[in-house]
Amino acid sequence: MTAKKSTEMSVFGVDVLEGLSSTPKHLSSRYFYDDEGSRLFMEIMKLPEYYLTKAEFRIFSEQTREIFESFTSGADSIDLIELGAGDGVKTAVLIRYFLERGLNFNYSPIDISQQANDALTSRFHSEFPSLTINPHTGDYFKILGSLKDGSDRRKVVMFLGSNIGNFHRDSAINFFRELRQSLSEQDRVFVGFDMQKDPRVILSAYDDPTGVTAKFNLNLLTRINRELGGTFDTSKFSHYAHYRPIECAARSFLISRERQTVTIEAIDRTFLFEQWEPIFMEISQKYTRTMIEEMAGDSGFEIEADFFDGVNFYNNSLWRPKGHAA
Ligand code: AVI
Repeated sequence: MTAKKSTEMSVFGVDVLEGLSSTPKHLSSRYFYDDEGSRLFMEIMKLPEYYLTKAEFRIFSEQTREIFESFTSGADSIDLIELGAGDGVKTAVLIRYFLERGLNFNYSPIDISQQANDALTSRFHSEFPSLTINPHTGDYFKILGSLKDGSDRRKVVMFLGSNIGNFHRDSAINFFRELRQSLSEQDRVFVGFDMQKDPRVILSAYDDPTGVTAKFNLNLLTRINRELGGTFDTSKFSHYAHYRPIECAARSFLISRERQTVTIEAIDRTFLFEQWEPIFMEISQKYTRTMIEEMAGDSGFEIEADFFDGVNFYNNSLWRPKGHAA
């Protein structure tokens, strides 16, 4: 392997080694988002079956004033912080309204990808010339920690897109607890949750007939080939998704179509795949209102307001630190 050996690359290698040495085998969906993976995710968001993005966009568009009022109640200026902002299409709806209302605020997107931050910043600079943007690249919590004492304005930290659904429950609680440590009592968290619904609707969002989601999953094998010197033949794996209504969880797998071995040079290992053996790729957790309330409570928050779309497919939930004097 001649490619650069960055720290990220070696962490990637270690995670792949750990995942493919486990029983059952697994890979982490956090590695889906190389350039091609990010492009495929944009395609997924446009699929008719992938209702999540459209539902969240509807909430932002139809309840903009209510969201504005809840963010600003008891605060005349805010720092709007977004974790993993993506293309910013939904956030632009809020920003436009906040500017029209003359709100004193600035916008800080935090992303692990410099490229994502650069693209978003230049887009928002031309769309909103008067907006103050403070982009930060790196680890969410290190950056939030550094922002903690930077201003006495209310921070509203947004974590949208049901990204929390890709965390297992314990990791989600740890994530919110860590977030709580970076906030003070006047701050707020605004989280996008995909709600429990007809299991068939959920399953079709993760098993689209055009196969974009399959490509999105298989792209991680291609990434391993490219960055870690792997020998995966993607035609020998197929995408399989299921939804378990009792756990409210969609899961996706890549299934080995035949008995085969795959070598990964950077970690100096060869892995055997039995015929029909699965690699667990991703969890996409769905929620009930009770689950959201419990998660908030278990991580030091309480729900201040919920913004559902018209058919209760999706909820943007606004949380405040527990015990705060309302
Ligand atoms: C980014 N994340 C919330 C998406 C989801 O719905 O779990 C990723 C995704 N996986 C398959 N389709 C979309």
